[in-house]
Amino acid sequence: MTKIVNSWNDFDPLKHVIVGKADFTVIPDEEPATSEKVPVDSEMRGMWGPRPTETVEKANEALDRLAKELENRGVKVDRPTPIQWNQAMMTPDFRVPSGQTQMPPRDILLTMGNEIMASANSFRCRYFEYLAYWPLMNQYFEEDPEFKWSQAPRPRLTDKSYKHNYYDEQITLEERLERTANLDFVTTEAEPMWDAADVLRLGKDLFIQHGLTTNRKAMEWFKRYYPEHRIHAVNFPGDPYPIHIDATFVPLRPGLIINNPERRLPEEQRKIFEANDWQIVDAAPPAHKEPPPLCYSSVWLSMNCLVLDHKNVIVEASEVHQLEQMEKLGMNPIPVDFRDAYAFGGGLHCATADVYREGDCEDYFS
Ligand code: DAV
Repeated sequence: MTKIVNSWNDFDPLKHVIVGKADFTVIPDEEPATSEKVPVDSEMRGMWGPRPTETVEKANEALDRLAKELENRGVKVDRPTPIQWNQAMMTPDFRVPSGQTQMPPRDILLTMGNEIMASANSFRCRYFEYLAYWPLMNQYFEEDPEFKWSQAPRPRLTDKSYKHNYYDEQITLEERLERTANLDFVTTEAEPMWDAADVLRLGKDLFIQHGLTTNRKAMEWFKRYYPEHRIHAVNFPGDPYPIHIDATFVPLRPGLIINNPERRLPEEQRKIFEANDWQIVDAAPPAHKEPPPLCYSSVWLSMNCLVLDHKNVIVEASEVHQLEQMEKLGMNPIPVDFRDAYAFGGGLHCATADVYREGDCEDYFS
């Protein structure tokens, strides 16, 4: 019997990882939680249905390229089992015309030591996404006697979980920013809701972004579920669409973190890093002015890199400024052509979920 699952952060030596798959990905219909994060001028407004086949194929080629690069470097790669998302889905509380994808595993799976937990996502279309990972979870469960296979309390996602007409008017960017600053998001506090990609793991400390996909009650739930950890709620008032922390605040190795210069990390949140001699460096500007077509994410996927160990980091091949900055920071950047996968839910970090990194749960902020 072997130990298969272990990971406490995003930078210790990576040995085993899950890389998502783009098959059957659907652009979901609008629902209370999703319309809010599609910019008003996006060509995705008001459209839904299966993504064009050739884009799915290209995304899968990008994901396969990443998998191959990882395998060539001795990292074991597992893949989810795709599900036909182009079908209606229902629970006793809601019905949606389709699911979404199994592309960004980072949104769904949170690895905490020997535990992998499926999250409590706020989008109804993502309610069943965890099922694509269940065959892998079952396999780890059979092979690793210490593996803790778990699932956060499933939110009901009734109408009480959302503020209705939250974005009914075409609100301006300034108003969006004001709402971020005031911690006023589309989700209510009816029940804990969180995406795993809002959780930044640094050993004993979890920095969790409060935004469109994770609420305050989730922070309270984390405090009670992980009493040995320190839970920090973070918020970036410069982000008009705060969803997921991994294009905003990205650790590269112990003591070094790159920070999105547009999203205005509050002084208050900076303190704990500076008091513990962490260096917070503004990330290099993205190489692109626009995200690719039909993409939910921002150009800041440039900083959504996958750290392999304290020296090596995979960076998207066209992100010339980010590649260059990595070298200046003493890292060895490994370019992988990955932009074709962006529209399917994110970059290199989003597209993966940790299974095994060497190392223990360290206390970086004592
Ligand atoms: O900045 O657009 C991208 C993260 C997607 N999982 C952003 C966040």
